[in-house]
Amino acid sequence: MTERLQTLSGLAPTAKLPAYDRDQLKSGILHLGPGAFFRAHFAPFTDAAIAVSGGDWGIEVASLRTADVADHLNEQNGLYTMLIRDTSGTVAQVIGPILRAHVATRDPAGLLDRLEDPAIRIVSLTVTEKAYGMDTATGGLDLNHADVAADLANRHAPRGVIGYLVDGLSRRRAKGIAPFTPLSCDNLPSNGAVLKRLVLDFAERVDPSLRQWIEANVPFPSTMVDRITPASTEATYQDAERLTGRQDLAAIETEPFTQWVIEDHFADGRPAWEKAGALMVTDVSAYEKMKLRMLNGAHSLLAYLGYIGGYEFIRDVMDDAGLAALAYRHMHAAARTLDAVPGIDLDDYASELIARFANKAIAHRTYQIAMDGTQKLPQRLLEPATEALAHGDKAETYAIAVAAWMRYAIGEHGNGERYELRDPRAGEIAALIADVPRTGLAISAALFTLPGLFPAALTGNRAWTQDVSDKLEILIQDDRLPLF
Ligand code: CS2
Repeated sequence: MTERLQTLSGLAPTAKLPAYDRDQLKSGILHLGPGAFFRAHFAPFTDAAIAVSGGDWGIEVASLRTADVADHLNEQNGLYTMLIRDTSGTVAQVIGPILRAHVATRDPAGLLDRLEDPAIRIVSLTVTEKAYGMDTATGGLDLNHADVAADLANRHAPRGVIGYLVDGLSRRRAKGIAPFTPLSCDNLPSNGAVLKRLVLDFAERVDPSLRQWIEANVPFPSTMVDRITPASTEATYQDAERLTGRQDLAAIETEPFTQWVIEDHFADGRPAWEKAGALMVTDVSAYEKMKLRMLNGAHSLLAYLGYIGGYEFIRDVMDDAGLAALAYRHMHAAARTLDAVPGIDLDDYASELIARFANKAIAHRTYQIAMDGTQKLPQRLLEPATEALAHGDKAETYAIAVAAWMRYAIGEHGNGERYELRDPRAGEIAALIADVPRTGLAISAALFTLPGLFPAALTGNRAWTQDVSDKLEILIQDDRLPLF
């Protein structure tokens, strides 16, 4: 049996190794949510920054839910392999800055102690949209969110992201320790501002003076993050083993492209991420909108159409010339809702996205992207659609995307086979459409009433809702994907 990846010695020469002395590295960052995306983006950027500029920016990670990744990382002394896949081949790079992993559900007090350690100067997050507990209609705290409700009732024994951050900051304040910088790396527009609002809302409810202290002392930089990262599969683990000579249960795979734009506003320093290629700016919003609307919006469009049309991976959808052309059309429609983005030509950006989606070496499941639609639609599709309509655009590709989501939300393939929606609001969706006839008109009318999801400017636009209903009717009749 092959040895496990645990040290950097004796690895196959095909593996690229961290270019610094890991034994000297001390913790500076606590990261919540060590999923594949974090391991393909934040951790490699930090690895490269430490290699160039040093600094005590080792990362401790904490899983708030499942233990597997944390356990595998601890078994491997924090080491794991990142595979970068392209049609020219696969490169293996061992990533070094993770020092320890915690599992919050196993030892919540231990995680609170880490949040209080003055060495931890940044608490970063990749926890997915649904973990924030945001009410999409108001942008404030969703008091019905399970973690938010539990943490408000029991604020010193948190289980959710906002509860942990607020309790950590509160402990620091009580002990006179400088605050850490919370750093959101999730696909939300103005993710730092969103996080700030939720943290302040929560703090206000538990202790208004804590709210004031946070407001006065804690920066919440926003970031735009980008790297396509399919979930790991057997092929990931096998290739990691082949290229490093070690078994690696925390291996991940990703594309060559990577981008990070960060607002340079930190309470107590940061790694030299700019040396690793990150762009440090004063305002990230133009980049975020571009990425959410052009990349993620088109991704969701392709994921829903592709999944219901029987395509397993985005690269397969891109092989369908009609769907690839539709994606391109949608990217251009999304671009028309954007202000100029410094240093970026939006036509070139769209062409680059098309090439990234088509990368034959990346097996990115349509079903993976289809997940959590209710959490993704607003920023990716519904906000730009609202703006497009207000500017006299017909927002047709948005209507196709929303119809495709609605077709997906029925939870049943054309042959009657059912699938799980994998959406925190799946129960509400199922209840809304349970007794509704399977017509475009009836299903769209029912789903338009899902509380808080669709802005009134969209549901009040008769021509647009009719367009959604017509397109949904076509998709219900025939999921072989007629060319729109
Ligand atoms: C995807 C994103 O799963 C999804 O919803 O659209 O994860 C996408 O791959 C990344 O944002 C790319 O940076």
